[in-house]
Amino acid sequence: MEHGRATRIQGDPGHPFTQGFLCAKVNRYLERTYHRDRLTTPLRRVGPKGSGQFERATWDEALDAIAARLNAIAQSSDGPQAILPYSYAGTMGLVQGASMDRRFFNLLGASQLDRTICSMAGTVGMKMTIGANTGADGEGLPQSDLVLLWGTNTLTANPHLWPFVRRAHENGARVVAIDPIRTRTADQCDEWIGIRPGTDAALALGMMHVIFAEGLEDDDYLARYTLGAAELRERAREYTPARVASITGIAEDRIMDLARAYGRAKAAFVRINYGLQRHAGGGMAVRTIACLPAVTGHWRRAGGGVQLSTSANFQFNRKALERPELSPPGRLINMIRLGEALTRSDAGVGGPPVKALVVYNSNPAAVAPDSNEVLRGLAREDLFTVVLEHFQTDTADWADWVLPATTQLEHWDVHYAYGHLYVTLNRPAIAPLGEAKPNSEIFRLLAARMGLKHPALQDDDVTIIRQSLDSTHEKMKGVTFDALMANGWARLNLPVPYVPFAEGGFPTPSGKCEFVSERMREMGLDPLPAFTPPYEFPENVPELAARFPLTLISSPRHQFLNSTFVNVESLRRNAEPEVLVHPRDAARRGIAEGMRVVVENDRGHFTGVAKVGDAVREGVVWAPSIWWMKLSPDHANANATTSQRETDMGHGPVFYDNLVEVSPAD
Ligand SMILES: Nc1nc2c(c(=O)[nH]1)N[C@H]1C(S)=C(S)[C@@H](COP(=O)(O)OP(=O)(O)OC[C@H]3O[C@@H](n4cnc5c(=O)[nH]c(N)nc54)[C@H](O)[C@@H]3O)O[C@H]1N2
Ligand SMILES: Nc1nc2c(c(=O)[nH]1)N[C@H]1C(S)=C(S)[C@@H](COP(=O)(O)OP(=O)(O)OC[C@H]3O[C@@H](n4cnc5c(=O)[nH]c(N)nc54)[C@H](O)[C@@H]3O)O[C@H]1N2
Ligand SMILES: [Mo]
Repeated sequence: MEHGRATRIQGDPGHPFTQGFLCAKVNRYLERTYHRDRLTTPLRRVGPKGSGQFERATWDEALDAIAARLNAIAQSSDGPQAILPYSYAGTMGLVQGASMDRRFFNLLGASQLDRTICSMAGTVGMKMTIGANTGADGEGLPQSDLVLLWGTNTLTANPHLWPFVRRAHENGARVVAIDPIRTRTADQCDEWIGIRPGTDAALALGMMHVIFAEGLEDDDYLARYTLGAAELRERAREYTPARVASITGIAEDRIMDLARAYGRAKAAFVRINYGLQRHAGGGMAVRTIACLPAVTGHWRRAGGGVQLSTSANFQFNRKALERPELSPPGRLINMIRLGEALTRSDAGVGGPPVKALVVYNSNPAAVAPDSNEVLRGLAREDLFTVVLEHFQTDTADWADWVLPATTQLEHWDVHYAYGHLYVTLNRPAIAPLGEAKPNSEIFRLLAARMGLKHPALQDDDVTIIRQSLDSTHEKMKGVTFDALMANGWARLNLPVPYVPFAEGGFPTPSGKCEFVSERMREMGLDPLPAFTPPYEFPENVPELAARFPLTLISSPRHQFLNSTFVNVESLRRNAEPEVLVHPRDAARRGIAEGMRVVVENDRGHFTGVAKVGDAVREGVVWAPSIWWMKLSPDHANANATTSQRETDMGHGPVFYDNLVEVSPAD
């Protein structure tokens, strides 16, 4: 700090997991915080909707106008269910993203948002199988003898795991990437398996086929700690290497080799991530892979097992934070169907139309699927839109009011994690820039203006942090406010490494790893692991595939965090949106490196610059994301082509289950 200004940002070298280094984006957090375009005052729309014309206003004017309009809607015949909050990952802190905001909307009686956009398919898949979205501890990785980086671009999306992968490698572990794209992560592995998108469950079942056929399973673990081993064995019998090869596009001998390596390993670490569940069968894919370590008994040992997330280990007092009991019964609107919710007279789910949208911690115009429908909704003259933001994003351009929010340098918060087991405290380092306010404060002020008088709407941020830690759960023992103030972080009350299922103890209804799931049968799903094809699986939709033969993956660009950081010059580096095309696919279309191309399907189109290379499997194209539309050539990004369909479990998005055609732009 110098004269109240932050001058340097760094990681904590004493942190056992992050070890003092920052990812490419957060390294630039100061540049972003002090960016000349930071919003520093409330803004009132003056031009037509979407024109991006605003004038400065005072907080009093803004709060009065918003309170009056929200109250008018709540008291109209539509009622408060016509108000929809929209938030997700801008900050995942509990204070600024899952407490005062929730209390405010609960007490108001607004529609509830089903926050599915990232992880729900896999989360439910894990729940059905091992009981919760918990898994192997990354700190055990150095002890593993085989590492599968399966549907994870670790170096980009989870770089803090990498030193642990390296140590496993130094200790002799083979490291394999399973991904349709040879990402920078796959490039660093011993091997890249370029699987066809959306076919991972078939590969996992093929591995089980070989493991059972060759007697590589752990019969003792199966007998003691699993449910339905005989049925799984029968099911796996159907997935012969030949059949799996034709589904996954992986040669038979490679499937056999992978299966044998897995079956012979003592403690294979399977890092799956959310990329592989962004397909129709995403829940089933995660569930099927999650069965593997129970088949081979790898859960017994440190370094063995599967990890999708560690988040369900964090037992914060969510009820105290969110106060769900303050909400009258109401409707639930799935955030990935925002386009539909804003353009149907019953919001797509019954009840009143959405008349007010309050957006914070999210940029739905850019990140939600099927953006053309989202934009038609945001353009509605009768929709009242309020956006709490750091910057004038694609979404903020459609607002009636934009309110300046603080960054992590400027406010309090407390964070869980999804790749490790440490709680982090976020203390303000600098005063808010300009007139920016924390989300929590904005909702407190708005509640007061609207006459919502509940004491829960008056708690300050430090009180909220204390409430979050007020948990009787064993794993939270020792994670106190004082400990966090002293050290900045605190490990959950778990051994290092944490080996959760060495002796079973799965938090499922049966207490076992459930190969057969009665809950899934009740949901109308196949109770056993199975391959569920993508909606847009070329051989199942020949007519569509004739017009749109390529599968588009729009996973994160290394330098962006979803749509955050796209406006930071040192990270965008004058780059343009890129589309990676396999040389044979490019040749067929007359596409050459550097050529401008259009990516399209029936839902929409966007433009990019072609990169031609074999770092993507034939039939797949990669458009690193998520670009701001207004910083893209034709003001559109990959979500112009994605659909609002839902995954098999958890109502999640299918961003990468998306057929397109790519052609040279005229
Ligand atoms: N730099 C950076 N880091 C991030 C983010 C970011 O935007 N930028 N976002 C954060 C967030 S919110 C999330 S959810 C995570 C996302 O990070 P991940 O959970 O790792 O998910 P993705 O990056 O979407 O996809 C990971 C890999 O899966 C591959 N993939 C796609 N479909 C399939 C498939 O069917 N099978 C297999 N085997 N692989 C497939 C993709 O090609 C990609 O390389 O990262 C977090 N970290
Ligand atoms: N095509 C495609 N679409 C995707 C994905 C993909 O891989 N491909 N990934 C999906 C995934 S995994 C996710 S998680 C979502 C993420 O989508 P979002 O949840 O929208 O996340 P971001 O794009 O990072 O946008 C967050 C916004 O919140 C703002 N923000 C940050 N901190 C604060 C704060 O404290 N207060 C306020 N008021 N605002 C703040 C930032 O300035 C930013 O504009 O996108 C999804 N969309
Ligand atoms: Mo995400």
